[in-house]
Amino acid sequence: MRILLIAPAWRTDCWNGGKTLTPPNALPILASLTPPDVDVQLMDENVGAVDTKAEVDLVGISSMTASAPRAYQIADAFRARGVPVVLGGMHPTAMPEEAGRHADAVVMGEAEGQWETLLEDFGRGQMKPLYRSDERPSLEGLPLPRRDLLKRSAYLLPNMIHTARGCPHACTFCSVTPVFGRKYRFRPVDEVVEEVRSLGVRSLGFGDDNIVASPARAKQLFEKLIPLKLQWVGQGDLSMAKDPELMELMRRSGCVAMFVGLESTSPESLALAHKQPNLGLDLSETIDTVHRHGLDIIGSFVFGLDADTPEVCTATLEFAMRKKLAAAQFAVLTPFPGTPVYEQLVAEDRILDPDWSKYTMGNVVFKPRGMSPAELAAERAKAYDRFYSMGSIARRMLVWRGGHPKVLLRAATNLSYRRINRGGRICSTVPHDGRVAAPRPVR
Ligand code: B12
Ligand code: SF4
Repeated sequence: MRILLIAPAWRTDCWNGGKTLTPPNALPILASLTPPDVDVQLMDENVGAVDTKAEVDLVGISSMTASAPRAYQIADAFRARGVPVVLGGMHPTAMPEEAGRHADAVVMGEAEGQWETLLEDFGRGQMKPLYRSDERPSLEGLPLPRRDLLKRSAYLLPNMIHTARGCPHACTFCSVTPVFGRKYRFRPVDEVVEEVRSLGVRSLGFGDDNIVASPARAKQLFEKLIPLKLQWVGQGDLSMAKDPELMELMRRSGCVAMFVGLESTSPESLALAHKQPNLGLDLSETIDTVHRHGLDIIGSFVFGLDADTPEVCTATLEFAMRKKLAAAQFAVLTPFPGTPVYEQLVAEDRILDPDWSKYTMGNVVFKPRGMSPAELAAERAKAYDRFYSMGSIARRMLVWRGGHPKVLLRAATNLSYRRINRGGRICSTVPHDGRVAAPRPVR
């Protein structure tokens, strides 16, 4: 049997000269869950062409919301040739009926357990149209993702490892809880360390939504990482600042920077977004504490929450510049299906654009409450223009925060964000007028 696993393109011209930031992690996982006698190929359209004429028996496509229209286009092209298609991932999980119109089977939620069953059913000629499990898979004893199938040189950060899934918070705009649940599920620390060792690399990213969610478990992990002499980046919430021992272990295990959902400086906006980890915190003081431990912060902000006005957006931008964050991203609030924000905006008839390919967090697809859509777009553009002006980059670059100065890493990150987002630029989305784009050469 031959299976082709595909990550569809979500925009055509982003990241650095044809590289994309990280690999589509779901595909190597699906490949690892596939019996060894099956021939598996993997195509990431963000870094190379997808050949819709490929001779295969089954196609599996992974889709987020922004890539859903392209996923459907590719699915339709294969199905027109009689090749059955399975759709899974964030978007099909939230919109199974829509996805089902372009697929022979839709898998809702996590693949582990369900993909194996689907393949058995397929082998017997009995694949079902929908696979859905209310039980979340255990993360113990998972096979190593088949990274050997990836074109690793095409990624800026090719080595991404997940150590846990799920999140106990339920921020109104976030797709994580609806897909992975509100309970953290951890992989055994020793299995994570083994996976890190197996990569044989010195720099990597942890893709967990909150690697410091359980400080006790995080400390165990970081202690075991120290001998590996790594440099790593991760994501986490500001609760880490309360625990000096944790921060010290992060630094010693090689943490260079943390991507943190700061979201807004407005307490009203944070409360409306149910951004639990940030409520009641002195953001400025907390950021200083993280910086004092030698860690950079890449701040993630969202503009367009119901309490946001142009003044709130400007204040948030100025805060990010004043705190000399190593980098920041300024997303436009985007109502991803399955999230409370989506339900709210649909109920209030405030969705302006139902075209999923625009759901990149760079477009205004809804009617904001505290400003016009044009003002919101302008605030985002202004934020990127000012934060990534050469003067601002220089001022944030040459900061000494203990340890090594990280100037090169900061420069690369800032120039990349600058290139992608300045000038109110929104990376072009993939055309999805029913045509399947001619394969592009691998760049
Ligand atoms: C790393 C990451 C990225 C990377 C790599 C993305 C990638 N292709 O994997 C980069 C930087 C490129 C990226 C880009 C974007 N991202 Co992103 N990203 C993440 C992050 C932090 C981890 C993704 C990951 O590796 N998860 C682990 C893997 C294993 O999970 P998974 O892909 O969902 O796969 C599991 C199941 O869904 C299922 N499954 C998935 N595909 C398939 C296919 C089949 C056939 C089957 C059977 C099962 C199956 O099985 C897998 C294993 O259980 C997530 C947050 C999160 N917790 O997931 C956000 C997240 C997925 N990203 C998000 C967003 C919004 C974006 C961007 C629009 C943002 C932007 N402007 O940069 C783009 C859009 C990209 C796209 N393809 O459309 C949102 C998605 C919301 C949505 N509904 O679409 C998330 C959830 C963040 C959030 N908190 O809201 N992202
Ligand atoms: S934004 Fe972060 S803290 Fe909030 S629900 Fe999503 S993963 Fe959890």
